Amino acid sequence: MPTNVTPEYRKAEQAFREARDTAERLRCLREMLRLIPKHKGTEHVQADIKTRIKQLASELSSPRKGGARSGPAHAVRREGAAQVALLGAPNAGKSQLHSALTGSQSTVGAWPHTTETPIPGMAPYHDIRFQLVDLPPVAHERMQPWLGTALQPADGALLVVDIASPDYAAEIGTVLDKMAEKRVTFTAAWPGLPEPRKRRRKKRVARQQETFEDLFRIRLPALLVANKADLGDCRERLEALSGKLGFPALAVSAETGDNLDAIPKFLFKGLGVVRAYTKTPGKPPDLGRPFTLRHGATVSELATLVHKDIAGSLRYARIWGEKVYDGQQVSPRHLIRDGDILELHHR
Ligand SMILES: Nc1nc2c(ncn2[C@@H]2O[C@H](COP(=O)(O)OP(=O)(O)O)[C@@H](O)[C@H]2O)c(=O)[nH]1
Ligand SMILES: [Mg+2]
Repeated sequence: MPTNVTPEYRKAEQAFREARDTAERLRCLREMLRLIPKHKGTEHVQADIKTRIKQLASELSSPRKGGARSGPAHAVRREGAAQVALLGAPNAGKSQLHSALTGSQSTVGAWPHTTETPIPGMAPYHDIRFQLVDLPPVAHERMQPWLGTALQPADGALLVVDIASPDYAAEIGTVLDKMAEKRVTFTAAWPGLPEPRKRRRKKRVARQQETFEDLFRIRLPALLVANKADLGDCRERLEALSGKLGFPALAVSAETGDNLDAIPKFLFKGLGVVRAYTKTPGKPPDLGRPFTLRHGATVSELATLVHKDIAGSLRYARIWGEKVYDGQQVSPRHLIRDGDILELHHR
């Protein structure tokens, strides 16, 4: 699109893409509408933004049934260190996997379409938890129309495939195609991992061509989970599939539990999770419940999680951890490393 937008607009758009909850997304959209150049070339984008604003505003004002909801209908409110969606063909074993990883009671069935609504559950990893959302299947003949919007709060996806099925390649192909129709695409580039080499160049070009149409796209880092590895040697199949699609891959069995530990372990690294513990002056640190952030997060961002009043008046922090001396004073811009203990000092 040949629209010359300002850097301010680009910034607002970037903030929208990164926004984590509905109120924040709404604020960003209003900012975008304010900043977008008003001329013919942007008319339909303006209309798009207005529609989104209406949607989000009505979501926020509608009475809350059964607790807080933040996000579109069918979107599960994010909890824990990250939200990860389970996607796959009918019968891939998503529900059994979900149940094995989170202890949920998600219905497992030998017949397809047993799962009809998003089912959240928490998968523990050391002292944190990932939220896994079990979802209805993706198939040619049938797919829930809301599956696209259900992915809005997700930080990543597990593409679950029954690697023992003779149709495994076609099944995962259908999942990718159907989701693309919903403007959901997947990437091998997990934020915490080095960027996949081959695709780097292509991506840069793609980024330049990014248009307004892409604004409401969802792009999720994906891990290929080859389930039912207990049914036979699947290494060759998996290598071929992972090579073709480009996603990182793990072979597991939800039935025997084999290699299931590797999934939360991958998510921790892949999402670049960083744990921070807090303490108050003169007291031992609270090692029970870390705050979770991402690689590149600063002391100031931690303060926002602790309390927004503290964030506004933060002066400095004292830090205990690797590569710092005990109790070292650091500025709000200091980058947090996994395992750091911080004492926040504010006015
Ligand atoms: N052998 C084997 N069977 C599995 C495994 N995981 C799931 N199943 C079976 O596959 C069928 C479909 O499982 P389900 O979790 O309902 O699949 P979903 O439709 O993807 O949610 C059920 O009969 C499960 O018992 C596995 O790792 N190994
Ligand atoms: Mg299911």
